[in-house]
Amino acid sequence: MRFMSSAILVAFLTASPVLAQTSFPMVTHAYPVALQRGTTTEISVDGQMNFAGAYKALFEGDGITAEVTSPPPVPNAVIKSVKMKVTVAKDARLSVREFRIATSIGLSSVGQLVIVDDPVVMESLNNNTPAQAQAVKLPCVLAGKLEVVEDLDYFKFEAKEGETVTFEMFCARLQDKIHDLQKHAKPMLTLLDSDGRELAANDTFFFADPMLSYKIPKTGTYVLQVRESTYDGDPRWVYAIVATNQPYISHVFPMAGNPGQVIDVEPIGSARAAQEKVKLAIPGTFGVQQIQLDVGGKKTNPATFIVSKLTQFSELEPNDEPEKANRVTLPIGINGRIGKKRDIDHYVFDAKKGKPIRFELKARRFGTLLNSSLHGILEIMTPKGLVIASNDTTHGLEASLVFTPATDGDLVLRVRDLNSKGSESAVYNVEADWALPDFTVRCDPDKAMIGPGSSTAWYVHVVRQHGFTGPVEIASKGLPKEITASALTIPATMTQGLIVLTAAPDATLTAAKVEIVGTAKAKMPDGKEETLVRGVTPNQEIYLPGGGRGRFDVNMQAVAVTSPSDILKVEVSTTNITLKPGEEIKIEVTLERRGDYDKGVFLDILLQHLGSVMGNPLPPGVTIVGGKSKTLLGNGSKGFITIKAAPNAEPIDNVPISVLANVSVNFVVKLHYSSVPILISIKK
Ligand SMILES: [Ca+2]
Ligand SMILES: [Ca+2]
Ligand SMILES: [Ca+2]
Repeated sequence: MRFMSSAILVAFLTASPVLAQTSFPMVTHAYPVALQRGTTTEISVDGQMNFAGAYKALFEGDGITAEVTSPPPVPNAVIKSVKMKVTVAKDARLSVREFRIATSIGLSSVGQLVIVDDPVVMESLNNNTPAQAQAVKLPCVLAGKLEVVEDLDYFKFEAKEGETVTFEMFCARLQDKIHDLQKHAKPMLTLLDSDGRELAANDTFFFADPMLSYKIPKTGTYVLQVRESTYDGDPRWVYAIVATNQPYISHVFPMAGNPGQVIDVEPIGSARAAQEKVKLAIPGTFGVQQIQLDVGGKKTNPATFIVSKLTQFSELEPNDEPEKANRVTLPIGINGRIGKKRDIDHYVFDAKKGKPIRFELKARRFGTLLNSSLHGILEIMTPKGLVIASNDTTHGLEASLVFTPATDGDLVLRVRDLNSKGSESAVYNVEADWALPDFTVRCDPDKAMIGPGSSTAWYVHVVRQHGFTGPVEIASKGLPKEITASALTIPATMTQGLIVLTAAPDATLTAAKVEIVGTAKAKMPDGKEETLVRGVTPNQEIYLPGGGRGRFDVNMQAVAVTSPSDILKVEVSTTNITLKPGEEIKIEVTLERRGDYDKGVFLDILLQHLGSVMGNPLPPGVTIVGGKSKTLLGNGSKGFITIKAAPNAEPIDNVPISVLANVSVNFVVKLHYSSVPILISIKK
């Protein structure tokens, strides 16, 4: 029996490529980056580290499948590019979508693709001067790269007098979730006539991405120039330009409504020339959605719309002075627009002494579909115009505040632009609701790569809001049968906790999207208990200049079973610890390394990088005793960690922690192998 299992192990090891170190592929770009619905396209995905053994791709949402064609494996070869044939269903959701590539040794960081309706045209090799402009027919989507310094891409098209052409570029937006892209593009679009005269130009509309619309004065040939604003270039800077003579919308007003309702919205963009108001049947799913309008029998491109539970109100101008404030009744969703320079919007409401109100602006949030032109600020004022609270930065540039009125009576909400700018696309929605007990949850990191029989860990962080103080139960949905996750309830006295993910000893290669959900019971102000269920936001680690570990919200949490990893097992001397206040205990650790792996390993209980702690599952009052721990193992396999409960540590039951064996992939990135959970209790 013993002989048999060793023989199987040897066979397994020799069948997979022997690498000095396990890592994961880091996607930098996909090309072409736009895919038309209802088609199958071969694209190449490139990046850093090793894509060897790529066998599967995972996509955010439904309607996209792929066949990954990896080059035949060569021992010790490092593959930095793979091809995949991607099929997008006819009814797939139009939007930017995340994807990951699964390989035999890892699961990639997030890349992004743009799903579009019109045919995709790839840039030709030689399109660098107006004379060499590539002829294209609108509508289409131009897929190219700003690949070298001073790269200029020219496209020419025929246009008729009176029609409006629109170009929306996706480039900078596709780079925000890239794990490591030292410099980012600031792209720019310029429209020229056939004599080379500049007609229109734009370099920032959707964050750093340009959009321009132009009404054609005379039938003829026109030229679009695409470049980086500073004439910089990089082979990883891919772009997709929606180039259309069809009705186009950048936004709609109002930008929020209730599910199932049919409302009138104003198309913002060239579509409005055809129709000033359009009926919109609001989708049934809550949250930030993409909608298309039917304008003059034609479907527009997608734009952002919020499906909300709150009753909605749309501003009535003039409302520029507190005396002319629009009266609203809480709770309410307020739709407005800072329609021109120095426009200010006021709303008056009846406040109740001591009853906290949550004001949250939804307009423009980096890395999300909220892409209004407004840089908003929220202010709470007395009816006479005295500002008593304000905020402009809770979510990056997005304002949100909770205000508890000191007296009964009227108060005024003011919305304006930070720089007094305004435009028809500076639309916003303000949620003005009672601040009810609630929470948000995030998970760091966003993916798990586990060899057969091995384990890794995720750190889940909860932020309790508006008086919620209870425990939060965390559950994982969609795990493949080969992977199990340990149970976690984050106790009321803690803000984070640990999930250990373990692959079955006989697990074979697999990869899957998973969803983590937090559930809690909260007592509402009316005394009733309500069950709150909140999705967990995955945090992808991002390189920061100087080697720091940043985090960026992504949409796809994922797991994979890989070939045997560098560290097969992290064995610990105990899985159940009970400490009295003031007591300490030593946890002995033994690593089982893969036969060929002899590189440095260090132990930890915390998730930390360069001195900043990003995950700490230890109960309050419990700390690591550095002087009584051996964590730097070099190429050894034995160490220990001593933990101690403070003399005033409060009693707590069964808090899961684990010992991590960390292996550096490069200066910033570490892979974390975990022991099984160790349950810590403190008893007086
Ligand atoms: Ca180019
Ligand atoms: Ca206004
Ligand atoms: Ca106004």
